Order: sequence, then C-alpha cells, then structure tokens
Amino acid sequence: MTHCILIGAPVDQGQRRPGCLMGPAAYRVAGLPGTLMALGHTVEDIGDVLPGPAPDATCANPAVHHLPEMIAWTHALREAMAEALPRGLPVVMGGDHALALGSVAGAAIHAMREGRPLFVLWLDAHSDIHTVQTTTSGNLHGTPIAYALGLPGFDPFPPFPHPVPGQNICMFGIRSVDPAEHAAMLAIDITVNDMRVLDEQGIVAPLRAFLDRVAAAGGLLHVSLDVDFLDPSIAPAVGTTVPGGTTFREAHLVMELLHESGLVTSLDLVELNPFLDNRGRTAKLMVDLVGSLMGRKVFDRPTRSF
Ligand code: HAR
Ligand code: MN
Ligand code: MN
Ligand code: MN
Repeated sequence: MTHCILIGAPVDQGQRRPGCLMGPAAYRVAGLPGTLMALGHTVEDIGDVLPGPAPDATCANPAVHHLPEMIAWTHALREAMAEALPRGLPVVMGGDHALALGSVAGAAIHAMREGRPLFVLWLDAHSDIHTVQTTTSGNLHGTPIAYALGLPGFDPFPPFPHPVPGQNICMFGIRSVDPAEHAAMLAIDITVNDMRVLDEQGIVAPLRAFLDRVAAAGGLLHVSLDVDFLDPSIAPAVGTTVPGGTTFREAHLVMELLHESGLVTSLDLVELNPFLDNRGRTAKLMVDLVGSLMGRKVFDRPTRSF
C-alpha cells in the first residue's frame, strides 16, 4: 500500500498550444484517484498548485517565451514536490513538460536530504535537453533534462539543487532530436534508448539494465511520462505527436516492470492536451498506465518476479 499524493500542475506556458492546463481536471475525470484506491492505495489530492507572482526575468535568446511565468512555476512545483516526497509517492498531473523543471528539482532536494542518489527515467519522443540558450522554438518544455543536469544556460532560473549526473538519466522512446540536443547528448554520458534501440532489443532488457543500476546504487527514481512516448494512434491528445512511438503493450510492460522493481518514488504525467482528445481515450490510457505502475496485473502469477 502506497500513499499517493496527487499534485495538479496546470502548466501550459512551456509550449504554445492551449489545452494542457485542462490536464489535471482530465486525470481526475478519467478516474485516477479511484483507480489508485481500487488497487489498495491511499490517495491525497492536494489540488492544483498556484505559482507565485512571476519575477522580472529576461534572457539573451529572443525565441524564449513565458520565462518569468516558468520561473514562478519552477519554484512552486519544486516546493510542492519536496514537501510531498517525505510523505508518499507524488504524482504530478500536468500540464506540459516544463513542469519537470520544478518536479525534478524537488525530487533532487529530497534525494539530497535523504543522502541518496536521484535517478530519472524519461519516457518521451523528445530528448528535452535544450538550454534556455539553445532552444530555437523557445518552448521551455524542451529544456528540463538540461536543467536537471545542471548545464550552463539557465541563468534566470534558480540554480538546480544538486544536479543529476548523466549516468543517472535514462531516456526511452526517443525519436525527435534537434541538432543542439544531439550535440549535448554526445558530450554527456547519458543513456538514450531511442526507438531504434527498442526495435532491435525490445524494451525489457534495456529497462532492466537501468533498474539494476538504480537498485545497486540505492537510488530514488523519478519517472517522467510524456504522452508522446506513446504512438499517436493510441494517444492522440498531445500537441507534439511523432509517429513511430511505443505500443499499448510496450507501455504497459514498462509500467509493470517498474511496479515489480519497487523503485519508483515519484511520477510526472505530462503533455496531455484534453482539447485534442477523442472522448477521453488518451486520458484513460494514461490513467490505466498509472494503474499498471501501481500494481494492476492482467493475470497475477505469484511465480513471476522481477
Ligand atoms: N525539440 C523541440 C523543441 O525544443 C520539441 C520539444 C517538444 N517537447 C515536448 N516534450 N513535447 O517532450 O521545440
Ligand atoms: Mn501568453
Ligand atoms: Mn517531453
Ligand atoms: Mn515529448
């Protein structure tokens, strides 16, 4: 039994398409609290986080938009995450992926207090490793990995507390990488399981290899699940669809293995845009994936183990 703490993060200023601010409401309507309770967990919904006033902040990159607002969100979500983690398993209901600027920072604060290393599993079509300086779209949802690494180029943001080493970050599902992101990933020791890797090796072996490293290090594990990790044919409600994503069963299998590992300490659900959904199917799929992560099994064989 886990105490699940739902944190609403209606962030939609990390990109340009309106709709992600309806995400937290869609997760509640799609039955996330009831799904968790039916699995025997306790649920505390702290409601939607409200950012403080946006500070005066500017940067050299003219493409960047909503910088002050995202700094305010980063502060608020970092505090909400660091407050929740000692009490249970925070589930951040987004909101676009810029919310991870704050959620991963809060997880890093908690890990530092616990004296344990933080690991990050990034389930996404995109590598989100731009800095405020390198992004050409100016959409800050493409930057949280670079922030977590402590890369330079985030001057107006609060310094990332206790940066996460590249070796502790593992990406799955990647199939859209910009040139500056490609260069950054070549320069850093970071595990990039792009779709080619999954096509060739399947999803289980590379995931087990990462989870073994987390377990051996006694690490905390933050999982950031972007809707576009999934193939758009099963998850249409996202502004940045990329063909060739993971299947229904691949995604559930990731969640089932994560459950069996017992390693996950916090979770982001990001980029759901309910305005683009088809009768709530993407929201419901995301809720079902959380169900698998939290212990729902198709057929419970006591002998099957991680
Ligand atoms: N790399 C592109 C950019 O920076 C696209 C980023 C899209 N990111 C998300 N989240 N949708 O993964 O604009
Ligand atoms: Mn605006
Ligand atoms: Mn993303
Ligand atoms: Mn993405």
